[in-house]
Amino acid sequence: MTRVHRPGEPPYGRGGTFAQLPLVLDAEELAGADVAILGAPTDELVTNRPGARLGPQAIRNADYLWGTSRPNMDVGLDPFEVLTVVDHGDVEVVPGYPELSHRAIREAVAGIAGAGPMPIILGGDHSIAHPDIGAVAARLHPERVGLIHFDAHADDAYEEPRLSHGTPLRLLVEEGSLRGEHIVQVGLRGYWPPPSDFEWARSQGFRWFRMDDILGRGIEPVVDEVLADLEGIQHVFLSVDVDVCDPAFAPGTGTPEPGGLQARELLRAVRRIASTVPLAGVEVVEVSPPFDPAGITALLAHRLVLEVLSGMALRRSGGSARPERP
Ligand SMILES: [Mn+2]
Repeated sequence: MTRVHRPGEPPYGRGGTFAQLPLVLDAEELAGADVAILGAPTDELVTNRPGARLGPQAIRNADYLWGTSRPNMDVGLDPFEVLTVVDHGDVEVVPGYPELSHRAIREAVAGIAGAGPMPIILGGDHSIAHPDIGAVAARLHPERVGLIHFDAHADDAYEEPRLSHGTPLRLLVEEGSLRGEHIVQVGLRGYWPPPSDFEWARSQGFRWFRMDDILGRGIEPVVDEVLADLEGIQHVFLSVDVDVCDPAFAPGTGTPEPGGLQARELLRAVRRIASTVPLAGVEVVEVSPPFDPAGITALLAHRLVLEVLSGMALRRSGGSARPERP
């Protein structure tokens, strides 16, 4: 375990670890940690605007606090006092060779899961879901893994070539890493994928909530249903594509789609999920800093990770959400 920050070093000074947490690059030294944060800086498989390879470091840098103290005022806990969290650095991706990058991501996530901690992967484009969820599912096989997928896009398309940020769910189901009936998607909208892909998803047992459903019913009842749908599943992977949020809250992304969630809705939803279900892995993907005026998308992704950790800490402590109200 290596500290790469002096205790009083300001967060804005230079690139560093997530929340100035210790850096642990050797997977064998991850034993005993609860969570390992891993960057996957690759974006060759986007279909529109690139830049997500710069996401991991932008997310780490979207912080203005010194040291590792992060008391969450909504849950009444500091996740870093409850959980041992480390930064595992970035995957050694190979620019220009997405297959090699995916192999490296799969091995890195397998290394984390094998050592014990839960991986939180910072993307990177959403194609990384194939190797990172695949690695977690392989580790847990034959136990069932559920997936909660926040995204504007279903990412389960049949396309040639098969590797893309629009296909990972299709690949994961086809190879048997996930079963369609254990997948719940939230926030879908817009004009892609085509009806044939939704028909396939329906045939596999996928469930999904379009933004239109959420606008009619509110996000809280929808999260209730997501949690009910996955009741009894002992391992849940949480995949958050920041484009599930409206471009007003997440402009810095490759394929923005108007009409999405508000930042506050997504932050609360992921905290609630993390405080309720047993998480096996998390990814926050598609932050593209070159398209991120004012850095607000990286800021959102950073806080999504903190809300996941706060929810996990709450669950570990046996508590329920307890907003302070003097
Ligand atoms: Mn996506």
